Amino acid sequence: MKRWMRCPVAVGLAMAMGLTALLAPAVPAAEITLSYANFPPAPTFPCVQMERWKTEVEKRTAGKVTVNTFPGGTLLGAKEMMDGVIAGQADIGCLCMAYQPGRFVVTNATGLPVGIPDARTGSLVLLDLFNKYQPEEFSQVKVLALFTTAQSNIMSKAAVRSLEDLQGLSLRGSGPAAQVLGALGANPVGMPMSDTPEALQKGVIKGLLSSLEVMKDFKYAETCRYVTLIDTVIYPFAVVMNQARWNSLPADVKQVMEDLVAEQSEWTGVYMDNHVKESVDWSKETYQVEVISLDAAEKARWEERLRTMTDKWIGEAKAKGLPAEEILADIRAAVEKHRN
Ligand code: 3IO
Repeated sequence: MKRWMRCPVAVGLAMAMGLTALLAPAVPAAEITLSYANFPPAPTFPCVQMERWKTEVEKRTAGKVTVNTFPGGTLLGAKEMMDGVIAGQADIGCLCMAYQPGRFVVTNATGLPVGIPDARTGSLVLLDLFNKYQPEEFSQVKVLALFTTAQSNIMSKAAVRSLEDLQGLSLRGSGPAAQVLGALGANPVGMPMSDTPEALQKGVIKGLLSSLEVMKDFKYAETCRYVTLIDTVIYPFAVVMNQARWNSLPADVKQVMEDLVAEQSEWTGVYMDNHVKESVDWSKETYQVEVISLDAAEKARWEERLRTMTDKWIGEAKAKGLPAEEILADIRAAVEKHRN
């Protein structure tokens, strides 16, 4: 008899361990661990959708894959996302394409004033556009999801009731949304959403142009007590994976992620649309935020100012050899196809 077998505690322990091993469900230890970087803080929609994707992938691969999420720019910041994923600093990254307008010319066309009515529609339109044109700028990554925000509106410290109120006002917006601000006569200040809370606090900016769920998620309602509804452009997002990492995945895992592309994109759009409503209600109740609507005559003046923006994009896209008019026609047709 071995020495340890003379000790009843050790024998009991050994038996218990054996039993545990027998009774344990056949969950294999995670074979694949993936890192997923995101730039804004955890409670915001890009991170909510990230956690949802993680949960679904881990469940659907029955524990074969573990996804480690890094919100708040802890692994990669807003503007280094695409290059960081290409370089393999993170396996997966979530980026806002409006932060690099010249890099993502095709997909940023969804950020023009083309009448995308909500985030669900925008997400499905963006996905269709990507699938048709397969833009060159994504050739080094695997796209795992594409989605857009809801329409952008003005959030500001002082009330904006007319175009006159907007002139020279420093408001933050990026990419196409910054162009909207410029066309309207505001002073556009470009920066990622993740830098905006500090800029608002310091007074560098007097408000912002973005989707309204941020009133709650970033607590902007505390400083911005006015919302002016202009229902203008959306911001397009992509979730991308390092191509070599993707290639290394087993077929069944790839299939789970392929099946999730359209589902996750639409899920995020629907989440955003619902969350915008919650956020506006919360802002009114918690901070008595005033929501300002423009009358038809005033609205027409604003829309008139945006007419040349699309022409500018057409020139830029054509200079890059892209079929600009066809892209715009496809976007407009997809909006009609997908709108509720
Ligand atoms: C956004 C970016 C990060 C977190 C929440 C957000 N809601 C809307 C956006 C869009 C955006 O990137 C921007 O800069 O307005």
